[in-house]
Amino acid sequence: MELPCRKADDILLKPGALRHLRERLRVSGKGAEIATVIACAFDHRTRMLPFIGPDLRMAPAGPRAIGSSLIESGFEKTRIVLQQWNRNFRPSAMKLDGRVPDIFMVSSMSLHTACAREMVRDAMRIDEAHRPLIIAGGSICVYEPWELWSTDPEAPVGPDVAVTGEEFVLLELLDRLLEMRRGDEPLRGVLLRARREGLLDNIPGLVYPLGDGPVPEALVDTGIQRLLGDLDEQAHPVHGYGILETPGRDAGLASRPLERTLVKKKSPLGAMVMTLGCKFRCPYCPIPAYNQRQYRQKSGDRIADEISRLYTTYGLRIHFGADDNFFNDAERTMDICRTLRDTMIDGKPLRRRARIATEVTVHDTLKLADRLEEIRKAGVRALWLGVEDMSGGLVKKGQTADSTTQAFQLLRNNGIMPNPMLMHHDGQKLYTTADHSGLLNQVNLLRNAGAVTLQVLMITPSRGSKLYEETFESGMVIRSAGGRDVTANMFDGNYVIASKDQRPWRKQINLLLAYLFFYNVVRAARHLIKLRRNKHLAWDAGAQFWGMWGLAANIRRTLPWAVRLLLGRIRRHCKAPETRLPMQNPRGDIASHDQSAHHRLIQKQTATAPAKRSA
Ligand code: B12
Ligand code: SF4
Repeated sequence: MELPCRKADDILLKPGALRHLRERLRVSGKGAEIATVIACAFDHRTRMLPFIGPDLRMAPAGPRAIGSSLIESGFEKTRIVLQQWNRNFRPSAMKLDGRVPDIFMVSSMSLHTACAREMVRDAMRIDEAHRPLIIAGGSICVYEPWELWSTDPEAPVGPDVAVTGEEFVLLELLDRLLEMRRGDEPLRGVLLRARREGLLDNIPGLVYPLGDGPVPEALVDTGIQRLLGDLDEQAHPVHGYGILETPGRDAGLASRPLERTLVKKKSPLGAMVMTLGCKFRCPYCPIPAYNQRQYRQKSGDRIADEISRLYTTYGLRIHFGADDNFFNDAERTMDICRTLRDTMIDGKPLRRRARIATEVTVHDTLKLADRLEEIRKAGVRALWLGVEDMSGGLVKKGQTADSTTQAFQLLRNNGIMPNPMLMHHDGQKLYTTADHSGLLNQVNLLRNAGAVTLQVLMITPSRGSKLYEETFESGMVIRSAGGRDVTANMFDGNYVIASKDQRPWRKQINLLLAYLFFYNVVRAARHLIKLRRNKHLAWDAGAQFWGMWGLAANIRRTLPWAVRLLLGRIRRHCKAPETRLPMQNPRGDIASHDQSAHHRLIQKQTATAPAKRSA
């Protein structure tokens, strides 16, 4: 079930709204004395191909965007802690500016739920008099905010409020709380008052608990956020990098953030927002609905400015676009690329100072076939293409074996490294002799077409996508195997957790074989030999060594799961997990983020529809 959309004329914020809100907060000076800490949850058990390496070397954009927004709103005492770098961080031990911060925030993907909950639990150990206001955000809150609250009164966990949207929602919340604050009243106290009096109900994008007991009586959902239409209004990312906590083993915080000169060493890759949204509607993907079918973007000038300032301030050179489909709209893409092509940084063209990588589709790459040279001149050097399954057996979005091969060759010929993202599924065999539909056949085609790295994930249900509930109801989703429960950290596509195959362990092995077929000593040696004649193959050779190293982690983590699938008893879900706490909107009706309730409603309507007709 996809997230619902706001009314067509009320999807976007008014132009300038985010900028004005930041300005108002900054001028009021109310944030100056407030200390805030934003922690990014990261479960180290998820460290595997295809993300191992970059997962620790790329400070995520979400918590940085929140940090930048706070700085530009005058909350200068702000720190960002990444569990990627600070595994032992414990909120109960944190002090900023010599005291417990006023606000503690957690940013998390669903995959890292266990770590996010543990941080919230730990922050709740701080004595009542000093306990900070706890705010949760990030994609877990967008798609399944209830996951952060416990239903066990003996072990209560839960933030004071969750933000199901972007930075505007947070700033609107803080603005409201600061307006209501009496003198030095703790912000948590202000929030509890605002919750009781229903004063948060007209801020769309929040979920908060009802009741004063250890377990909420219900969760109140204030609705779907309004989206920022013009991404140029976002706070500048240069601030977020300046408040990162220094990597280390301490439970608490260092007296100062990471030295500016060390930012590039610790986060040589930068995630950068250029566009958001995608015109396709793949049934397993929640992205178009999250974006309420909007395609949002930054201007070329703004992107150029971000790249320039990040280069001159921190020396950052490699930027990974947080795009869902950068080539989504050819004209807008070319607008951005032309500006980047013509930008000079420190007397040299931008492309000599920066490298850009991002995600696109095969279909849109072919549409831009004769513009790829220009795109390279904008600094674009690597693209990840959502190939999924070239035979179209899974989804059709303009990719066939021929078109994909053509797109890969075109990119290579234009000096852009193509990287395929494949999805393995029940309908796909490991190898086929009659056609190209087999997994290894496709990997073989792609490597011959010039793929540099490979991503193969098993199709896994994604909350907020059209197919989510159906996939569970069809009995496809595994609840446990051989006594091991499927936990949130396993929803990364590396574990086979949704398959009707009689022998699902084979699917797990298939994923490993596909990687082994792509990353292996023979290919690495071949690339090294060819490297003497063609220095452009350096990346290919490097990717082989990285891939073999990463594959060891996949084998270590997923082979035991394959054994459980082979030898153990497999239990399956018969319906999608639902919120364990009742959810409602402020008027007591169905909550926007309670997708299960929406799904049940639709099922009921479709069940009664034929009956009505026959009557
Ligand atoms: C870049 C990216 C990656 C990079 C991350 C690199 C990095 N270190 O940053 C890589 C390629 C490694 C990656 C990997 C994966 N990713 Co990814 N990725 C993205 C992508 C495309 C952009 C994320 C981003 O930077 N956005 C820009 C920032 C500014 O936005 P944001 O993170 O959404 O944050 C905003 C709000 O959420 C909110 N917010 C965020 N934190 C907080 C905190 C507080 C307190 C508050 C108030 C608000 C708030 O405000 C922010 C500013 O607007 C998103 C899709 C998308 N377009 O968002 C998917 C996405 C985050 N990935 C997703 C997934 C599932 C994965 C993988 C599991 C792979 C897979 N199977 O698809 C792996 C996990 C790897 C791991 N071990 O963690 C999902 C997460 C879904 C979920 N329910 O959690 C997303 C949302 C895509 C999707 N809808 O399916 N990913
Ligand atoms: S093309 Fe990619 S981002 Fe767009 S809907 Fe399909 S999977 Fe999602």
